[in-house]
Parts: sequence; structure tokens; C-alpha cells
Amino acid sequence: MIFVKTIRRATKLITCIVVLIFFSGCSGASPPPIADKQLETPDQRPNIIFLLADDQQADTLSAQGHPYLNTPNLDRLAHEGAQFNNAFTVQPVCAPSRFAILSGQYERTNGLGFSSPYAVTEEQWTNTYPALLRAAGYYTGFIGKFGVEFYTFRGKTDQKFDYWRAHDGWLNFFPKTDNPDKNTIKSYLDARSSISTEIMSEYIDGFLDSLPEGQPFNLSVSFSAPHSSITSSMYLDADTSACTSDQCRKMGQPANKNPRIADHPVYGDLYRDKNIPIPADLDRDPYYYLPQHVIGHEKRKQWYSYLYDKETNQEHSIRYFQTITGIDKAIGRLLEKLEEKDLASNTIIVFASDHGLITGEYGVGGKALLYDLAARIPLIIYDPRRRGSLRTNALVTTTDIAPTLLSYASVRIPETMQGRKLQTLMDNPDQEWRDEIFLESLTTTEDHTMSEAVRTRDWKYIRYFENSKCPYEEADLNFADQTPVFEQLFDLRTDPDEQVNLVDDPAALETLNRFRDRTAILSKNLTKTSQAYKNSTGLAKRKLTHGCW
Ligand SMILES: [Ca+2]
Repeated sequence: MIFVKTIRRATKLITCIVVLIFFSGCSGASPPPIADKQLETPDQRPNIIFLLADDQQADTLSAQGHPYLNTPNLDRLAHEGAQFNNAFTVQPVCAPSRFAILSGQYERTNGLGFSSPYAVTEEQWTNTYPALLRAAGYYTGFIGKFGVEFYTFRGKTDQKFDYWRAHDGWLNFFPKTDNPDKNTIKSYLDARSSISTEIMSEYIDGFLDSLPEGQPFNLSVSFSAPHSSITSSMYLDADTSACTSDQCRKMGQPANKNPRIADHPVYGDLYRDKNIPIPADLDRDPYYYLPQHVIGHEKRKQWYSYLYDKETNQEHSIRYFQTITGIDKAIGRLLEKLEEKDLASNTIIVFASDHGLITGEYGVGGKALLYDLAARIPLIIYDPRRRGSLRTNALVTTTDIAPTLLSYASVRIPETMQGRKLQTLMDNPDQEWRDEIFLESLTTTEDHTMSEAVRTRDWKYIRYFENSKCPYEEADLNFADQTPVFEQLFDLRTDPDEQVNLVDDPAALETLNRFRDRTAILSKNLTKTSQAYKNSTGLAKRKLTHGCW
């Protein structure tokens, strides 16, 4: 009994000492402000860097066995970190994918999309990963393409971060001289370099030189590459007299004819000696895959400037690969700078892309379709505190990124986030994980129509709806009340390129019905959750001039 009392007294004393250390008092005193606490206890939480490419396909790393690309710095992160072979964006087009990453939510829930009637509110922003990390004491920065496009705090984004060098919209390869919209480049005018990705690299240095003492940091960098606005603007003043098509006028001339980059180690001759193959289905009628009553491809081509023909396809690929290597160089410089600053051992780096890209396959180009080429993304998580690499085929999505970043900082994940922290999977790769993911494309501009998909490791089912209203209304998201106008079913074990639609194959009927049922359930549940979120949060309507613009 005496022993128990002694233990209790000792425990009480230790508790009091611990409380004394933290709060300078044992009773009655209120906790001091957070800033004072930080002075007393050095913040050991890791720094977190999130790097995002723009339109980079999933397998475009030499670490993924790509036959031409050389990406040694990304390879290092992949080999020493966790590499996700089945990572997907929940919506394969720029702005909604980016806000899904920031918010951990589908477009159907957060309301941010090209065809949506809503704009992100300041209240919604408070539940994004950069805002939550900043509120938790992180020094935060954003560099590059913010790309959310529709939000109520336009013009005040610099106040949402401690360091801000960013833009909305498209960026040209030489942004300071060639960008048609001067508003997009105001952040970059004092950069020494003239090339977009090199400019981002300079500001990464600038951010790391601006860090306050004793505070962890979160830096988000969204490169504008290898997006078509970058690749097509590598040589704007080409001699186009021999061209017979608009696409040739944009991409027909080799970019190394441009004296501004002819001798550049990345943007000059790199990959020009490779005989890069042209997609076998490039010349196929696009309506062979998706009938005209589902999607009209003429307007898609105009919207994206992603036109692929035999004449220009190799030049497209060369510039695409060069600009990916350009990102890799910037990441190499970042790794050097972290070493110089003695920050490397406590800085987590996550790399992803907003979506992939179709580069002539299916006779089309671009994004906003739920094929793997557009929906699958590269995803690497490098944690220097962790030993051993991991390559996993587990199904993960862009909604998992925000919960993962918050978990690294020990910040509570809001219940409104729809993804899961990937540390669970990295800590125990053999544990039970999700066996299906739900994808959506709610973009209806330029003859697109809404579509939804369920992807497992072995199968993909996509259903398309007639709705192409822009902007859409809430009722349009009740797909339970609508009949699909077209369906696709792919057996990915035998058809990873999603070429053979099995919807009319009697042998696949049972599988088809299973996926029809499952997609209907997941869609209905997501719509219900989304409506509850919208009712409780209250979204803002965005200003629309005509249609969706
Ligand atoms: Ca993009």
C-alpha cells in the first residue's frame, strides 16, 4: 500500500514537473501563447515539400523503366522512398484535380471544377492542407501554378501563405516575355532565368533562404511543365511556311531551331537522337472508341491544343520528355539546397502530377477522360527518416495526399476529407487496403459529357451520361436518376491499354453487371455525402459570363 502511494506521489510530482516545464506553473495558470511554447521546446516535426507536375504521365520516370527518359533525381526519391504504381487522380483535368489534392475531396463534394457553378470560399480554404499546416505553426510557401482558378479570395492568395510566387492559368515556356496574360507572371519578374521551370527552381532557393529559425516548413511547388502551353511555346516564332495544319504551325519545327535554347543542355538536343515511336492507334477514328453522340472531338482539340498527328508526334514527345527532365533538374537542385541548409534529414518530399495525358492514343489527345493514360499519375513519397524502399500496387488517389501530408505534421485530419493517410499502407504494405477506387469527370465544356468509373487492379468500368450542361446544377449529379448513354469495360490483365471494350461480350456479362451495381452504389453514396457537405458548408456561386467562362 505504502509502495502504491509512493508511486502515486512520484507520478503526481513528475506530472507537475512536466506541466511546469511546459506551462511555467502547476495550477491555475492558463497556457501561454503558441509562440512562447515554440521558444521553449524546439519543434521537431518534419518539413514537408509537395511537388506537382502538370500533365505528366504515370510511367514517365526512368525509375519506372521508361525507355528514353532520364530522371536521376526523381529516381533517387523513388528508390529510397515509396513508389505508388497505382495512383490516380479522382478527376483528370487541372483545376479540379489540384483542388482535390489541396482539399482531399472529390469535385462532386468541394464544388470546384471547370463546369461547376461554384467558387472555393475562404472557409473551404481553411480546411486545405496548406491552411491547416500554417494554422498548426508551419511556415508555408507556394511556388508555381496555383491553378485553382475559381475562388472568392482572388487577389488575396499571397496572404494565405508566408511565401508566395505563383500564378493561375497557363504559363508559356518563356513566361516573362512570351506570356500573353501579363497578370499571370507578376510573381516572376525578378527571376534571373527566362525559362519557366528554372524560374521555379530559383524561387525554391529563395523560399529555403527565407526560413525562420525553429519553425517547420511546408512548401508546395506546382511546375507548369510538361503542359502543352509550355511545350508548344518553346518555339513560337518558327518558320511555318511549309506547314499545312494549325498543329504543324505550333509544333512542326524542332524547338532546338530556337536560338534561345539551341545550346541548352536539356532543351536543345536531348532525346533528339531517339527514334520515339508514334502510338499505333494515332490515326484511328476517335469515334471508334467513343461515339460522336458521347463526345465530339472537334471542340476538344480546339480547347486543349493537344492535336497529335504523324507529322508532329515525335516533336511533341521530345519536348514532353525534355520538360520532364527539366523538372528533374530542378528537383536535383532542391536536394542540393536541402543538404547545404542541413535540412535534408528531416524533410519529407512528395512528388505527383495533377493527371496524365493522352498523346494521340485513341485518335485523340488531352485529358478529362477516365482512361488510365489521363487518370493514372506518378506518386512518390520520400521520407529520409525511414529506412528501406517500397514499391506498391495498392490503389491510391489524389484525395489521399492531403491526409498524408497532415499526418506527417501530426495535424488532425478533418472529417470532411475523403482520402486516407498513406502512412498506414507504408507502415504495413501487406495489410488490407481498398480494392477499388471511384473516379469522376464532371467537365462538360467543349462537347465533353460527365462520366464515372470504378477501377480495381484488374478491371475498369466507365459510364458516360448525356448531360453536357455548363454550368451543371446539383440535380445533374444525381446519376441514380439517369441512364448511361455509353459504357466501357476493360480487362486490364489482358488489355492494360484499354483498347477492347467488353460491354457487348457475353462472357463478361456477369462482371459487367457487378461493376454496374458497384458504380451505382459508390456514385449514390458520394452524391449523398457531397450534398450533406454542401448543405453544411454553404458554397459560393461563381461569376459566369457565358456558359462556363
Ligand atoms: Ca494539368
